Amino acid sequence: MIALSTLGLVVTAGAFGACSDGEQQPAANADGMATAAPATPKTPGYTFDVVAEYPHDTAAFTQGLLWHEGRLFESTGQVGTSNIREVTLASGKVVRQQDLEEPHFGEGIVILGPTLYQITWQSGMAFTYDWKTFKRTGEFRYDGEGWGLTTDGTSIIMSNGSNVLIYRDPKTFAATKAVEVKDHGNTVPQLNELEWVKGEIWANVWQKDSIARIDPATGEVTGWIDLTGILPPLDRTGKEDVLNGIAYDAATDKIHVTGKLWPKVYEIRVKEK
Ligand SMILES: [Ca+2]
Repeated sequence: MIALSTLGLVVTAGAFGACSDGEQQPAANADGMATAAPATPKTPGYTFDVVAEYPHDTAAFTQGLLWHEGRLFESTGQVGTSNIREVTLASGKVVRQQDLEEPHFGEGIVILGPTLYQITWQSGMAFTYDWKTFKRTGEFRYDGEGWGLTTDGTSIIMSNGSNVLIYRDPKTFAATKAVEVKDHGNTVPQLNELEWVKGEIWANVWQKDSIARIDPATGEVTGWIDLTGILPPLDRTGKEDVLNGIAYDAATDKIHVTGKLWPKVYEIRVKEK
């Protein structure tokens, strides 16, 4: 955890730290012979089993996915096709939907209390809805880009394409703290869709089939879940169809993942590599 006011300095320091890694020289032993550099501590790796798969709307440019009270919610992006929707897992059918007007490009969603929050990519605006009716209830402004959302049950937690997660007051959307995400000193940029999973923040990284498991207290990556191969190559349509949805249902202890324009939602079981 770092104070928001020091964010610029800390991010700068992180960038220099990353550079210095490349300057390390192999150590020499007593005979002056070069020896291998000390092993870098390795972040634990995880892989997955697909437990089940379900249809997913291939027109859905997925930006957020979550379970709430036994119902599956999804948000989609692109100007003109952005919306929030409740989806039936088994059929992939949209139960109800609320469109987001142009020129906004919808991004992540989260539900906290009676409110569903939806952020936008570059409008600097968050919209709120009654999650039960999808009726618009308000809006907030914020600085910078909006990518993903989740919650620890108290604060809203937001990604913005950097390696910094911003905590926000659900009543005002004001930033209350920032957590810089690092893996053994290396910054982890382009954190995207988020999910709070049993005290950890899970974040998929844009354009990668991998999910970082993040300790919210320190920002340290405690594990990497490698989802390489989850979407078969034949189902790939281009570079836009990236992993971008993680939903954890605490009631059933199930994890579902999907991606932009993917034909499937997958229930996965995470296991050690
Ligand atoms: Ca999520």
